[in-house]
Amino acid sequence: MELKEKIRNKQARIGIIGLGYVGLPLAVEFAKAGFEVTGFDVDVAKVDSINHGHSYIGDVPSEDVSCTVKAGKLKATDDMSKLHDMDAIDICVPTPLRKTRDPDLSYVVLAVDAVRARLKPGQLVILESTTYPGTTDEVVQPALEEGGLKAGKDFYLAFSPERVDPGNPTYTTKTIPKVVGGVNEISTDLARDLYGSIIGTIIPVSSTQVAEMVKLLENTFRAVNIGLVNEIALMSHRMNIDVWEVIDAASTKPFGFMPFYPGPGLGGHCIPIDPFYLSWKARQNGFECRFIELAGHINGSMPAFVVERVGEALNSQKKAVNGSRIHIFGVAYKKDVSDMRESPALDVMELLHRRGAVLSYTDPFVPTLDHGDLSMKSVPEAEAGKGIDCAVICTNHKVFDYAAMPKHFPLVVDTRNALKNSDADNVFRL
Ligand code: SAJ
Repeated sequence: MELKEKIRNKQARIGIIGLGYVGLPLAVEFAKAGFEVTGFDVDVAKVDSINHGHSYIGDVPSEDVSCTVKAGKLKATDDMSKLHDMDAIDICVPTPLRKTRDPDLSYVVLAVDAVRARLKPGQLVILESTTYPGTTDEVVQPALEEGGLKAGKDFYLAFSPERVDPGNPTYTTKTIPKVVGGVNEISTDLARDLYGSIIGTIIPVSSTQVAEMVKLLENTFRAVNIGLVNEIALMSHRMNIDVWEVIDAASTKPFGFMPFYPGPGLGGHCIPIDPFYLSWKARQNGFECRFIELAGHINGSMPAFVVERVGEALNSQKKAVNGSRIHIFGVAYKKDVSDMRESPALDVMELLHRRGAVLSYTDPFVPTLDHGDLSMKSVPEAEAGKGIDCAVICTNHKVFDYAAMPKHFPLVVDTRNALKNSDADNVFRL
């Protein structure tokens, strides 16, 4: 039976490689829609967890996993030979940066190699991992064609950027419009049909490169605008202007403006990484991405700026960073998440530690912290305070009792305006 027909009547067997915050929600949505889904992951713990009906991703309720597993619609395996039985395969593996800030496609290459070894005529292969324009055409397609099958003719190949926003209650895998771009029209059509069976809005584009570029524009847009607002914060501090008041007032403009906020730096697994995939590829084409590099420089300078502000705050009470007891509120990369990847709070803590500060922290989402020389446990908020010289709000989790902080601590450095423009004279904002 033609793949198109199999997708239409939900007979297509779907393989998802990479069962993380992108792959698991996708696998569960396809299984809930009635497809037979096999999740592939090298991490046996993830495989076992899913086969036992347990979800390890916050946005995916365990009951969704257990009921689709019980219904025989979802199973997981680390046995890549089963890729041969799939009609459609979605690759959702990480694309980090190397230490040299070059793209690290090693996970993608491993997954593509696993697919190539089992590739058969009629299969649809889709890459979802965020990557530079050209990856699908220049890396994935040649690798898959090594066995002699031709992309777009014997099998189908497309790129579709993941837009999962972990913890976002409004926008989920089902409700976020999905961009798809194939190596040819039939590949685009099949990807559109496949995702169209679980996602309301599908946006077909003319090529895999356009689809790859769409995602990079989306996230570079954020990184550059965060860099801009951080630069505005740096200059506003020099000019003794309250940048938070400026942004709030600018936000009253009903069109043509979108607020971003200064902070301790740029964390997460997307925004600090994706723009450097784009600038790396542009450089290969002889083009220097100055906005991306400048934003990276400014965002990267924010942890040191926070430490400067801590020094100023302590100096206002004739204290030095060296030997002071400094308590950090929030170490995750953004509010109300537990993810620590690229968290700027870690850079702030490292810099303070190097300057002799005695550190402690409270983050209910991060019970223990092991990073470089820093190894400590989160202190319950109610117990934080004894003998602390300065509190620093790095991540503005909703759960904190901000109103109590200016009374509880001799000094508070607020990098997120979490104290909402408090005028207490022991509160210092970016
Ligand atoms: N940040 C600021 N100021 C801002 C916004 C963010 O300093 O105005 C910081 C955050 O604290 C964090 C980093 O930048 O450290 C990234 O924050 P983010 O809000 O961009 O959150 P992410 O990294 O979770 O980005 C994801 C992205 N989603 C996908 O890639 C699918 C992004 O496109 C979303 O727009 C974003 O979530 C979101 O809106 O939550």
